[in-house]
Amino acid sequence: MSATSELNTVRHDWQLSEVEALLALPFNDLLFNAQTVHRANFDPNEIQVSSLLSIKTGSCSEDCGYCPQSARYDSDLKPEALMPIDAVLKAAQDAKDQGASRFCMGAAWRSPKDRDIERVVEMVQGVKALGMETCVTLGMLTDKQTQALKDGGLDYYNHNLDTSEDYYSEIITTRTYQDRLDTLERVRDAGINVCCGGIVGMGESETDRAKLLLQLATMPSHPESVPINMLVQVEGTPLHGADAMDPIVFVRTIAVARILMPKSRVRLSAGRKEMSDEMQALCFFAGANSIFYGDKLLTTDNPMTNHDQKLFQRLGVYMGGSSYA
Ligand code: SAM
Ligand code: DTB
Ligand code: SF4
Repeated sequence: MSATSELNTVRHDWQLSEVEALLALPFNDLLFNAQTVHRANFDPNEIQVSSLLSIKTGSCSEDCGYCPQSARYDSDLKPEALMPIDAVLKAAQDAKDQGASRFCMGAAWRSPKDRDIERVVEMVQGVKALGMETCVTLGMLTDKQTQALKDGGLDYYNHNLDTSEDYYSEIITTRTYQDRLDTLERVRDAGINVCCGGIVGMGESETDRAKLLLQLATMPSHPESVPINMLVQVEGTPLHGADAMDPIVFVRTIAVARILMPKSRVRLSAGRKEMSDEMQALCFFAGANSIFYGDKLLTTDNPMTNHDQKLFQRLGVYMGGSSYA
């Protein structure tokens, strides 16, 4: 890996054997390659920050084994109806004041109703008027709903594939991998930026991680944002008590995402609260250049903003905002 053109090339024809070989490289070689690709495509000291808000919490009909918001599990979570718009805008303004450039609103729905979309569009317009990028994650969408979000000015739609197609039914039985791919295609076809990634640390194999990355990297257009979440284990969910993930394997996953999707924002997403500062620094070196910022993710804790600010200072990185290289 040397010529600049090669480092800038965005390929969509990756093979499983190549992804597996990257994951298995000696750690120093992998990190060197990932950092080289990163530098050819991004300012290595700039990190994009997004803040999350759960606009509708809990009572979800799906059975995702990792999720505290499923109505099927006893996770001690207080369900909350769709938030009023002024409360959402206040949270967005607070996030902006802390330095976030994108505001991501998440709802615990299998799929929204048309009247929900109308309210979400008002939120999107209000947040945009504050001068922030917008992202929503609402579950599966119809064509009409997708178009309404696009017409409302939505910048990004988050819809994760979570794991490999093979492992999917071990984690979720109430929808299929194809359902996810269908919504992702609608979002892409409507001209909304795609935010799509997955969760690691759910007991999946190395091949499952390789297949998830392969699925993302062989999409006709790579997702502009690729969130890599480390499972947040929540008591009461089926995945509580899963074997903890080897941090080195997590860093490898980030590095391979960076190499496969050179121009995408790779987001070091859920699970940072459980990571040391040193592990996060390694993830940034491996090519992660986006985080969720703010004391809460959707329902679980995230590092405090002042801790992140201090970490950024120690690392000499700064908060930026541009989305795609
Ligand atoms: N209900 C919608 C859906 O599932 O697409 C949107 C909200 S859902 C909570 C958004 C994403 O959060 C999921 O796709 C999953 O990747 C992530 N997530 C949920 N619980 C998590 C956990 N315990 N650890 C890590 N990521 C999690
Ligand atoms: C993503 O990939 N991770 C975020 C966001 N997209 C919506 C959600 C993480 C949720 C972690 C568990 C919780 O706080 O409920
Ligand atoms: Fe519902 Fe989304 Fe949680 Fe699955 S991940 S249970 S769809 S809120």
